[in-house]
Amino acid sequence: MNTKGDAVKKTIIGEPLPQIPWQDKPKDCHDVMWRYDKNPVIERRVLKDGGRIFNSAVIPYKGEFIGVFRADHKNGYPNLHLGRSKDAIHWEIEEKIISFLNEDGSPAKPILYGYDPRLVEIKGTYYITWCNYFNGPTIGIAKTKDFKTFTQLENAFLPFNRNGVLFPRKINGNFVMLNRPSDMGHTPFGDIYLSQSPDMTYWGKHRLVMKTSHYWWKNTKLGPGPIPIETTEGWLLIYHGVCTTCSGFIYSIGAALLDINDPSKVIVDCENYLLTPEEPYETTGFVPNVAFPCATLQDAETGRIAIFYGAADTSCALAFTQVDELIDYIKAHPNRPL
Ligand code: BMA
Repeated sequence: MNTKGDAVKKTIIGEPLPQIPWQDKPKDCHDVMWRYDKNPVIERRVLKDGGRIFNSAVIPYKGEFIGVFRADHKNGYPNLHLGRSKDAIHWEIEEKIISFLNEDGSPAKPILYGYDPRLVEIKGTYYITWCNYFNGPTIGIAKTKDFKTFTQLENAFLPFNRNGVLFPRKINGNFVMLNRPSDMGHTPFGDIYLSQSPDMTYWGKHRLVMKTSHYWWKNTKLGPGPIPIETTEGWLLIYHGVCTTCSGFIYSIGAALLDINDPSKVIVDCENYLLTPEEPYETTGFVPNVAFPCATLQDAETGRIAIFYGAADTSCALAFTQVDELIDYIKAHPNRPL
């Protein structure tokens, strides 16, 4: 029920999250996704040894929130830090880098770098996926039940790969991960693939999900963003789309719906971006013109969705949308062939 007592459509299949951070859409906003008016929520120089915190993942945990944050250190390498928050806006981020155990319980060798983490709960176990050094970038995986002990699993893929994004439940008996094969550098290409695993170790049954298209804002590369949201209309995938300009890449936020039983099938992909760098904290920073979504929080009761995105490789920002409005918008603006 909403505040007027009307029945509310339950489009998100999941839990209520009454403590979701939220602001109503401003009256003069004509967009389907709108920004938190106090962005950025995490500024640079929060950690003593970390210049910038961005492209990070958050999740509800025991009535509050927990997150895995990317912090780029003074030695230039990014790494992963744990953070806690009561409201998902004010964060306490630990100075120390997350350390991992091997599967046999012995301490794992510290990772050289870790960036762009995603965080998901699958049946009471929390999995972190991130871009991990393995003679180049690939997808690292770790699991925890208590956010005190973290066990590092095998890397999912051979290099080079980025943006490993797990689905929040098994599909047809397998864990499923979206990913984006890449190169050693800044990757001037990139389509979204899906890979499956019975055990989080052996990955296969690879499928191509989405390719770049003629739309200028996403004609260079695409990458999966937050954990897909299960809805009655399919998996809601929020992603980043990239174009190349005379002065570099521009990262915008887009969305699509994937088939619920076979998410390698795109039901509809939105031709328009939902958010593109416009505010000073998005257009100016270490890498200008980047909006890079890595996490959402959602309330199945109201359909509210809060999107966490990295801004200009410098800070963390927050935006909002409402699931029914977003899905209607995606359906009303499908990709069209050339
Ligand atoms: C990508 C990743 C992201 C980064 C983006 C823009 O290749 O490395 O971490 O936000 O570039 O620099």
